[in-house]
Amino acid sequence: MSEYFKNIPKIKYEGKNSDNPMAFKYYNPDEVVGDKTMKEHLKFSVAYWHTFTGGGVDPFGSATMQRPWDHITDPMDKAKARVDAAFEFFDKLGVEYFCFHDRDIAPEADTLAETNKRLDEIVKLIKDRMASSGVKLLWGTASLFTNPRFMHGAATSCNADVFAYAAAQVKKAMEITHELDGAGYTFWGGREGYETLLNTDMKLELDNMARFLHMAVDYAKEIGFKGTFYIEPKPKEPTKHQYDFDCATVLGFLKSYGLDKHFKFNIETNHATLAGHTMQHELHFARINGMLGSVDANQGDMLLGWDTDQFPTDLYVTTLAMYEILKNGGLHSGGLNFDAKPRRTSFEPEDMFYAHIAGMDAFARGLKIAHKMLSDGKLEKFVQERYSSFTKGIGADIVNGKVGFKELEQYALNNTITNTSGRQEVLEALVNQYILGDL
Ligand code: XUL
Ligand code: CO
Repeated sequence: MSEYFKNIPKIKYEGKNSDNPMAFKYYNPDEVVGDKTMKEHLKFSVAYWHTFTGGGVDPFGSATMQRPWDHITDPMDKAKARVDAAFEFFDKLGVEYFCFHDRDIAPEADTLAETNKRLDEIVKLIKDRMASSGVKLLWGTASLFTNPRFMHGAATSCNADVFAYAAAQVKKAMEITHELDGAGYTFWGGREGYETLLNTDMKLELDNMARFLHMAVDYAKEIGFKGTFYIEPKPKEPTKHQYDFDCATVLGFLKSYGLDKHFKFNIETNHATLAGHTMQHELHFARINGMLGSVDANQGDMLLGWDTDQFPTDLYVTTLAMYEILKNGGLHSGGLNFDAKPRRTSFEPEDMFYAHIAGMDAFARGLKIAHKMLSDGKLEKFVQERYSSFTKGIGADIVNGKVGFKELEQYALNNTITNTSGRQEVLEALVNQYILGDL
């Protein structure tokens, strides 16, 4: 088997003073943090699409990425080379999980039957590599947005034939995910949204999306797929108004169609930004509703209104993300999937490694800081005290359902209000001390 990244060694942990860009400064896989090793806490995953099929195209220019398989012209030979390169990459980086869309791993052919045959051929290859390397599939998914047939959407298309085709495609994608023992299956509503209500039957589209997801739940049962189903919210792009806007919107949708018990969220940082939320908000909302499943670990740009899918390097964000994840007791069947791509100008094969190293280090450091914040308990204690009026007296009566408006009116007439400070700036400064390692 040929080696694709010849000049790149296995990436090692060299510690915080290392100036070697091809080494981890903070990610030390076997280091124990609390009750688990870093590797067990973080469960990093490589996104097949950005790392092995993405070329760096943007709306103004063509591909810039130089990849060691570029010289191969036959699409199936190229797909096979990518599998070899991918498993070499996972091994050198020390990442144990990956995620894919059906069309990332095998190119589409002229007919669905032929496309499925191509998929089977590549899946067989991947299965062998997984068995010999121990690398696992975090989740699989289907691309229901690239091919022009999905111009009006997939499960929310106005065209019933497209709904049927999408169902056939997801059926197959679920089967191969099951075949590869995937821990989950993700539904990102690629083009499930609309541009204008002037041509849209929103009620039918939403009903159809729910019908589609119910069919998926039924089929998982039928084939014995026990992995977690994730919905990945995103507010816009490619459509102006995506139905799966954010976690709160999706939870409402799932509950109104009786689907909530079958799904968890796969939450992406850049999607949170586009929805006008912090990543911590989305993770927190999911967590308190028992819906935090997996994470697409990337970051956006605060000055741009689109999905830049950058590698996560912002320590403030990784720290507060890990804070929520630790409070969730971990990600269970989920992981931290780098749904991220090196910038178009970071086009060399080395950059694939540098970018992942940067993201892994940022999450490793975030994990340690968040663990310290939680074990000290200062922030949690502050929040607890801030709401302590609900643990006694009239507050406890409100919480326990013992009083109504009449009793509360009597109380308000006979008591004066004394508020206390929220101390936001003190808490922000405290988080800075933790991030700087001074506490
Ligand atoms: C698109 C996106 C997808 C999903 C999987 O913004 O995040 O790559 O993660 O379909
Ligand atoms: Co994503």
